[in-house]
Amino acid sequence: AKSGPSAVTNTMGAYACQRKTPLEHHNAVLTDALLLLAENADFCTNEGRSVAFKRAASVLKALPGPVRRMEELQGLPCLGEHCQRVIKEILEHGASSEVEMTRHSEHYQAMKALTGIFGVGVKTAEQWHRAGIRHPADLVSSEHKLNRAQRAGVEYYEHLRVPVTKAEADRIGEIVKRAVDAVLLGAEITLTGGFRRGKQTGHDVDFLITHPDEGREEGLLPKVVSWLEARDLLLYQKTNKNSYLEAKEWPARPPSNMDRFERCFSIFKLQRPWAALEEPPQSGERGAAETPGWKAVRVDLVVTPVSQFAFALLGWTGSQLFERDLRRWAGQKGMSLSSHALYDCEQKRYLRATSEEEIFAHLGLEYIPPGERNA
Ligand code: TTP
Ligand code: MN
Ligand code: MN
Ligand code: MN
Repeated sequence: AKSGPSAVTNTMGAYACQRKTPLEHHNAVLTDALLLLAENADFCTNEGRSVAFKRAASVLKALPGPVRRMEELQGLPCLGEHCQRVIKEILEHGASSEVEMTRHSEHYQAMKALTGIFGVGVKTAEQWHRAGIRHPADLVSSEHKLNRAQRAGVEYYEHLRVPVTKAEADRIGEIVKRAVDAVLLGAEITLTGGFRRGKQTGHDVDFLITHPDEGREEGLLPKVVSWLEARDLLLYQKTNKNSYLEAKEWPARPPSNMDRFERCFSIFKLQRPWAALEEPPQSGERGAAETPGWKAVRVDLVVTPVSQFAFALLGWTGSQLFERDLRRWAGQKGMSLSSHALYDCEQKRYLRATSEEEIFAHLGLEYIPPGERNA
């Protein structure tokens, strides 16, 4: 073992699932810069580069204090030459010229606005950008064909831009619980995604739904959706059936990060007298008449058989980089992890688990609680 100031950082694992990454950390100036470059790499469909920037940012999030000098980075994983150049410039001059140039570039700003529309990915945004579209408002008058999701995305753009608060997520949880209770006695809902990791805001609200008796959960979502629609609580929904069949999974299909649960991507219409009480409109700024009595909120509902619940919970809690590295770690151990199951490729058998702790143990990893998966 080495001695000196880098001895501690030298022990940091190269996989995000080997580290504890809290929500609040000490290097936000650096990670914001690196994550902007990652975002821009996504906008240029350069996934490899994007992941490299995200990995570097994630390593800095796991440090016990703020980075002040380049020497402190010695021995840390995932910090390539490019990242180090950016960090060095920020430490010395307070900002990175590459980051500031990117932030102000026309391509970055247009792609950020366009991919910010629900239902629009980088490919579509890039096509529109090449056709001169710069902002969602440009789509309203244009000839460009929008699918149903994108039409909803444009219609509720201003609503969906506003982060969802924890209070709103809890309120939606109560509504979903009521819907689920009404259509299937004994069904259980769990808040996942960023809110389970302790975030106070999010871009959507993610729920897992299951039932203690395997099989009872089948076909639950269409009924939940009908219940919600009958009460005018949904502005948009697209429900997919479960297409997962374990017997056909291995080795026929390669492991994928898209899962095949019964699921519903939706936009809720959240009535908010209670939100208005929290934030009374400023006098003169916005009249009460203009303030809508509701807010559009993105909600993901996912139904899992109870036998897959632990895997679904682990897979839907995130962060996305944490999930990515969990799967990569599993692969390197001769296993295949998805949100449905863990398969041991050498023993040629599934490894069962009823808790996240058991899955970490199967993978030979120290357990990381949700609040420390903010990689
Ligand atoms: P998100 O809701 O996209 O992200 P988040 O909840 O971490 O952050 P935010 O606050 O911005 O909403 O995804 C949550 C997790 O769900 C993420 O770890 C990846 C996982 N997921 C799947 O497993 N399958 C899927 O098809 C999708 C869309 C997400
Ligand atoms: Mn570009
Ligand atoms: Mn989410
Ligand atoms: Mn989601």
